[in-house]
Amino acid sequence: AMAALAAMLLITSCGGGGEGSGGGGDRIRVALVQGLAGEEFYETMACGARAKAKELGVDLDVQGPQKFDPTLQTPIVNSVVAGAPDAMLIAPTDVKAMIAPLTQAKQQNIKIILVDTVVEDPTIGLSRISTDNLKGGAAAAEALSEQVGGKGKVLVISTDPGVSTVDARIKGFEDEIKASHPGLTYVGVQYSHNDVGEASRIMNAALAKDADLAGVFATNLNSATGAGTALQQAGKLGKVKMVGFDAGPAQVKQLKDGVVQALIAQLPADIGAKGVEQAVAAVKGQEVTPSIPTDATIVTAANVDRPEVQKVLYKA
Ligand code: T6T
Repeated sequence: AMAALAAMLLITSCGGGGEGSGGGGDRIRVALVQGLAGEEFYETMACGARAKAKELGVDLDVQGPQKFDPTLQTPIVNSVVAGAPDAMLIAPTDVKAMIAPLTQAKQQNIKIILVDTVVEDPTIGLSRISTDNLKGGAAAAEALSEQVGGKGKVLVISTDPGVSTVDARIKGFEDEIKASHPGLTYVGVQYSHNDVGEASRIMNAALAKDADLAGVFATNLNSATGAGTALQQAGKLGKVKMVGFDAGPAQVKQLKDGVVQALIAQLPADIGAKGVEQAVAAVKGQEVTPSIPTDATIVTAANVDRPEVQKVLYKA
């Protein structure tokens, strides 16, 4: 009965049978440490990783911090290391702060695969699997420029400096504006600490400061949820254009409601699946691919209902 209960508790939103923690002694054991637990991007990543783990017959344990914060992620990494898995997939929450705990893991001969985010130390991560975030940021700038007719003030709302993915999106956005959109005035980036309420406050303050704000780029799920909610409540629909990274259910609703004009959807399930593949290859001493870029799709109201676009929307 206990086993049945445990199995039930492990059933997840992706409909799989959960991770096989009770597997046989000689099965490869892989841990996935998310950037944030319970969030659609990382839960979709976990779904992809679980499916691949099942297919390859490896045990997968998924954990993540309650906030996107290295002080909360570090103890999780430490406890994973204490459990001595064969490999660890991780989305590090800070380019610097996560180097020390991951160095410990590496010294214990745990094969490390970086999924989504990275750390500054290039010797950490046998494989790095992520969206081309620089390119994604440039695509966001292009989409926003098109929406605002190539002119006006544009703002970026991000999470925190030191997060490799969103930092690259900001850089891609800024570079693209400088290079090709002389009519846009970039009013800078503000940081929400990945908090929806804070992103809303930033958006409201920006509307109060710049009544003529033309557009906003929100660099991830929570930033976009907060910024979009503020725009909606301020009655700025269609007046201030918005482009967001990621495509969770709230983002897709905002797109359909006309709050947001374009979303850059990543392939988190693919990142998770490829992460497990690379981990298994590393453990078996097979060839590992150092860098694997995954695709991004620009989702708009015009294409969101197409089957191939529906496929890339994140799971609830
Ligand atoms: O945008 C994703 C992820 O790529 C990023 O590293 C952190 O934020 C998300 O998880 C979305 O909230």
